[in-house]
Amino acid sequence: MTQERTASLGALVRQVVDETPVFDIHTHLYDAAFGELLLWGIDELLIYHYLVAEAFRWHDLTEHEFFALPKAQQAEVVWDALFIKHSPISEACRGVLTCLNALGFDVKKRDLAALRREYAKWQPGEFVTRCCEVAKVRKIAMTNSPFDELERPVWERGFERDPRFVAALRIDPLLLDWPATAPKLRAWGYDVSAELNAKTFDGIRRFLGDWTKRIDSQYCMVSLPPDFAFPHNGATAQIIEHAIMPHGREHNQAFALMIGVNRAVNPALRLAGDSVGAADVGAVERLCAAFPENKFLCTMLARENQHALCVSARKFRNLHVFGCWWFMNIPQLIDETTRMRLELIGTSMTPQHSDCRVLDQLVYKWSHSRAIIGNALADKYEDLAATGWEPTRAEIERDVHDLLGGALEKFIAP
Ligand code: FIX
Ligand code: ZN
Repeated sequence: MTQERTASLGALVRQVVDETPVFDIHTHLYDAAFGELLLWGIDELLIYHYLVAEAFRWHDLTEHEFFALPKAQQAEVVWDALFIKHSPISEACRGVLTCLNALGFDVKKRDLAALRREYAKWQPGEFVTRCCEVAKVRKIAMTNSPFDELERPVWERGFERDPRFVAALRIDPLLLDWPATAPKLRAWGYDVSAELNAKTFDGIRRFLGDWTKRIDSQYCMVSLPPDFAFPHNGATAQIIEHAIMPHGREHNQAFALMIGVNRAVNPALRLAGDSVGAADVGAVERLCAAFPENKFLCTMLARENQHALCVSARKFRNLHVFGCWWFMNIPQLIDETTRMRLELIGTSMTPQHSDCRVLDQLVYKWSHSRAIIGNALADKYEDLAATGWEPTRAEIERDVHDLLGGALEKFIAP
């Protein structure tokens, strides 16, 4: 392979990664039918909890004072601390600028009022289309919680679905706080009690089945602390074993585990107050081994867990590894994690999800990640080319489609 040929192969791979539409498999975005739950615009970008945490490192307000401010003033505090008084170098800050720039707004004037005027020209519905076009996103998985007081009534009322937004059933309170959740299920007509017995598991399964059908859920999801253990006699593991697993088999629902979050290490920071801890990958392996007929999706928050988790995917075909979640979602760690995954399990994984909470963020999360995935993949195809294997354009397109959501779609299909 000549040097010229290798260079053009790399360019082709980067181009394909750049242009292939993505299925974003985990976000906190909503179909526009959910109204105010769909966040977008400059103020929401600035008060994203990633930036709020960083801004507290500079400004002098107490948590109480900051959160008592109206959203617009919170945004001004963050803007001043992270963009005006210091350069916006962190990944989350850079992300705001990538969004604004790609959406056609002038960032160099450093003029928040002018940015707000630009945004005022948009309506939410058309802005969804604009962001999906710019980010080249074909489908977005929401995070849908029946326990959310704002969200539940929208599902109960019913609405016309936007086919670009698919649902994922999120059940953290069910698994992490059964004593407080049991009365809620009872109030909604499910015959459960605080005691975890056969009748309760049956009621939980009926609850899961009803919601899976109501929202047309693609998979069932939970986030878990670093000390998650399986098998275990605590409520979390017992409900997984006796309700989530049979439910998953009955309704073809993969179980998505996001493991390693220590919630509220600084509760005053609210959403920005969660931290990370290394978890036991063995718990995931034991789940996969105990339930070979169930499908598992897994992402872990700690860098220390990434290698072992990827090795687990080599052992268990019912495990699909995905994403660089939250504190992992910085260029350096996306790069190392993606390269490691490609080398251990090829394209049978999903290197990234966006975790967007604000619609505009689709633009930066995908442009930043695509660049890294494109470079990593280009290097791998160049390694292949050096052996005399000549990857075709169609093969590259097939593989990239898999990496950007296609492999996940095959994995969760009945
Ligand atoms: O649990 C989750 O789905 C997390 O992604 C969120 O809780 C977290 O706040 C977040 O936005 C991370 O990116
Ligand atoms: Zn999330």
